[in-house]
Amino acid sequence: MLLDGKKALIFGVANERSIAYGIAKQFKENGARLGFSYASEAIKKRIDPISEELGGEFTLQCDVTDDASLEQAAASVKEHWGEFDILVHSIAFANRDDLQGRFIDTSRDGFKLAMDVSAYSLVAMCRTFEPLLAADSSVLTMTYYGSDKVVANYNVMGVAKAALESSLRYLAVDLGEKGVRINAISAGPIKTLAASGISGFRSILKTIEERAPMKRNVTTEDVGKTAVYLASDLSSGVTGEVVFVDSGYNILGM
Ligand code: NAD
Ligand code: 0WE
Repeated sequence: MLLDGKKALIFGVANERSIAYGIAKQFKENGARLGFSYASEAIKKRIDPISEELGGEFTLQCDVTDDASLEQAAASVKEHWGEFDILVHSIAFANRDDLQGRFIDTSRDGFKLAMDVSAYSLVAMCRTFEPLLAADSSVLTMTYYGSDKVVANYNVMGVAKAALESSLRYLAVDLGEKGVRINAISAGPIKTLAASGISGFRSILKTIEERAPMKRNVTTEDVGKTAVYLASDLSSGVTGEVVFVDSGYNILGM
């Protein structure tokens, strides 16, 4: 199997609809060992059964905006596993108010929050876990089309994803010295918790069905399968890259 015995630490499972869940499930099916990190105690009761279902070896709580919390997570992972092979960052957050209306109205605090949770957290995670990343390991993060093109209401998250994608390229150079690769998957829209309550999300899904080359939306399984490729030796020469899993929507012009 592609990920036989590889240890994968996964951040960002909130429930079974999470993209990180789809990734974890495909990792498991390809022979990986799993550990899960969740944001808050409120999510723990949903994570524990999911970890059990997928044969996870531990769950740990970590707020990625808190350096001390990241340090504690690294110490805990070191105890369980020592070095590991795959790190998944599937985390984003902005104030709901900042995902509607005019981008120009984004407050300084709202901008900072979105950047901290959704972009800087990848830098902090890579730095904190670097000593534990095995020589040929793979780091993955999740991005979206709105980083590069204006998508109505995506607003400050688009700016944060642009920062995330640029960070990824700089991180690829720093981590590359050690043979560690880092890539992003740019997923098409999927109805997860982070998509719930977004006004107009249904019409975004409908637009993809009508216009994308494949005339369908993507699933967390589609994303998970590309994640297996990026986490495995099949992608041994690929780093700093953004791979679209979006039914081809991004290639369209008029
Ligand atoms: P989700 O709500 O299931 O996952 C988001 C996760 O971020 C949750 O598990 C949440 O607990 C975690 N999180 C938020 N703040 C955190 C913090 N301070 N510390 C630790 N964890 C924190 O939604 P999802 O759609 O699976 O989102 C996962 C990733 O995929 C995000 O980066 C998102 O931007 C990206 N993405 C989503 C879509 C989509 O349409 N759903 C498309 C492209 C990219
Ligand atoms: O990255 C995302 C979602 C990110 C997100 C979603 C929420 C909703 C709940 C970040 N923070 C929050 N905060 C909340 O309070 N996506 C790619 C999904 C998404 O979100 C959109 C989209 C798409 C697509 C928001 C507006 C327009 C399109």
